[in-house]
Amino acid sequence: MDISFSERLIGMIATGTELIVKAEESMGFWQRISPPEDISSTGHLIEWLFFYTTYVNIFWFALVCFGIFGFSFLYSKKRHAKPLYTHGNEKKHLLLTAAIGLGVFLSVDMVITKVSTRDLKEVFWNFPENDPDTIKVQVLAQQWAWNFRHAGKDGEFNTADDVVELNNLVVPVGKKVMIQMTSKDVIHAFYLPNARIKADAIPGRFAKLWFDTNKTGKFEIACAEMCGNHHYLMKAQLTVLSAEDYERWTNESQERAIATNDTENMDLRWGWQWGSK
Ligand SMILES: [Cu+2]
Repeated sequence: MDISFSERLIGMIATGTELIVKAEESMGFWQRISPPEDISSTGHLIEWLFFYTTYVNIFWFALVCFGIFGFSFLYSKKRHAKPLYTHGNEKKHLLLTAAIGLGVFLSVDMVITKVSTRDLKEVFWNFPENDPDTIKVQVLAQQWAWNFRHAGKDGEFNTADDVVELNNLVVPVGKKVMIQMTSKDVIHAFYLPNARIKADAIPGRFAKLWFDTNKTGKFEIACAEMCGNHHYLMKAQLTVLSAEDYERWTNESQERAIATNDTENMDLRWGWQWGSK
């Protein structure tokens, strides 16, 4: 039976709404409007910027409201029957306007530019690539799934012992994780809400990011770029294991990989040499 485009669209909207309703039912009100739990050592930096911008903007917005409503009250017909017409181009008006403009620029734009540049330089773009303790993972995004590749015991990517997982990124707690990433088809965005980190996966290009975790458990990975009609389903899981569990998982998946990896199948050899591109 042929399904028309509009029927398919309605079906998709219904499924999407159902997913949102289900997620919301299991949460309390505050949980729903709060940011997801931060399980990284760097997430607070993003959060600081977010809340700083929000609060400073609330301050300026309140000041403007106070001005509008305050002056409307003070200069209402009852208190000032005779209106005063002004073009606001006297020196004192211009100075006041410039001072407010400069206040907004310095307190919002300059602060967030300075702080985010510092954070990028010192933290987010300070990749722990040469740290031997870092867990390296290659990521291939595609419509509509996430492929993850661990190098396996030999430390080399694209070899027979690579551990390849679909929609499940397994990492040990407390370790830094370094991601190299590209896309097979269109632009996607790898998004870890619980680590407050996100980067675009672009075909023909390699992107990188790093994060760490301080809590074991299962967390969400989402695609944060509108990448086609099943974008909303492009979801994966971040599984954070204790050191022992990770060791066990590595050994088990390693054996499975060696037994099942078909190195002749070029489709499965999407990995690349670390840092080669
Ligand atoms: Cu996507």
